[in-house]
Amino acid sequence: MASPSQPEIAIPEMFIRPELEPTAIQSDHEAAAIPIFDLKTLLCAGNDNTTQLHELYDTCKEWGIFQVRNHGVSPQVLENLQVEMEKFFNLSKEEKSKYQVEEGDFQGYGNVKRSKDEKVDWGERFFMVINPLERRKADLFEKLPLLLRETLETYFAELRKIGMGLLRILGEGVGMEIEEVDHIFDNGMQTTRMTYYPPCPNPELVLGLTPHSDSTGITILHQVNAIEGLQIKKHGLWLPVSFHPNAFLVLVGDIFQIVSNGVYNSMEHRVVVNKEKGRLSIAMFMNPKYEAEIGPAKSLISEENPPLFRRMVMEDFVKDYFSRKLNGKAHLDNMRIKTTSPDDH
Ligand SMILES: O=C(O)CCC(=O)C(=O)O
Repeated sequence: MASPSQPEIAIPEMFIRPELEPTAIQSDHEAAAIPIFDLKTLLCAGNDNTTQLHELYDTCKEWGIFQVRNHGVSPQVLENLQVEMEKFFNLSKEEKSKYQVEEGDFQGYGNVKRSKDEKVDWGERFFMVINPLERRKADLFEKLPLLLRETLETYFAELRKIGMGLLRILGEGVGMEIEEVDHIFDNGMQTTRMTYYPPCPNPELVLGLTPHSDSTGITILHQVNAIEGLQIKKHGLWLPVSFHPNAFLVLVGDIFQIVSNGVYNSMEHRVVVNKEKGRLSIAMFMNPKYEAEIGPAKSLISEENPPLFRRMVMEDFVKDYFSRKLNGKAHLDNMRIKTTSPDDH
């Protein structure tokens, strides 16, 4: 397979997207200024943080994406992460092929094509299940360079705490009890994707990441070398996301849209690449336990608030997700309960 790390050759057909929706031009629309919150304030019980929490809930309803600063992950850990990720993606092709995703699997290095006609993204990726431990592909994780592995473990431990804290306050925001949130998400399925988006001689022809909403509870995204490229779709327009260099981006995923019975919104996003600079990111995906049932939280459902989404065990939801090609919010739409009006009969 041609690799995006050889941009001097003409761009292979498999990367070219003839119907690429353009980025909204700045004179029409500003880059999306994503609301930013102080995480310590948000998570500090007993603090008078009611105003910030309400702003957060409104942001999740309207945008489904926000930033958190003062997140407590040390600059040293983030610096080590950048160094180790750069080393990893700079390994030779042969070295990286040791981690290549195997036929029929989705974990490892490389792009997974879910259908014949699917275009290939302009990015090198490494995807892996990290929790629960017994679901980790031990032979894959243990093959990673030691320093990268150690750095990732430290980073994941920090993000797990942040993620659970956020899931709890987001649950409370729609009226769930903490126990109900924990029952779904505590020790849940967590996955990660590290991505390197190489520079591209014709960035307007390709995409670093196909448009989609995340099929997660929440996603915590760190834009490791502070290069922009993420875009969100708002009111039908693709807007570049400008971000605070010391903040993480948090995206509400389809699963939280389902659990909240449609109160929160999962944000469709994509990544564009540029001519000069390579971009590094790491996403941590926080999900329910494999055996949990996904569906609108039972405590939220009533005659006045009937369920808008079907129920499905997480394990089946994951299989279903990986059997479909990425396509905007199609996976979420597939979970919607179709209502029939009397006129249909
Ligand atoms: O690289 C990014 O900015 C976005 C990554 C992402 O959304 C993903 O890996 O699903």
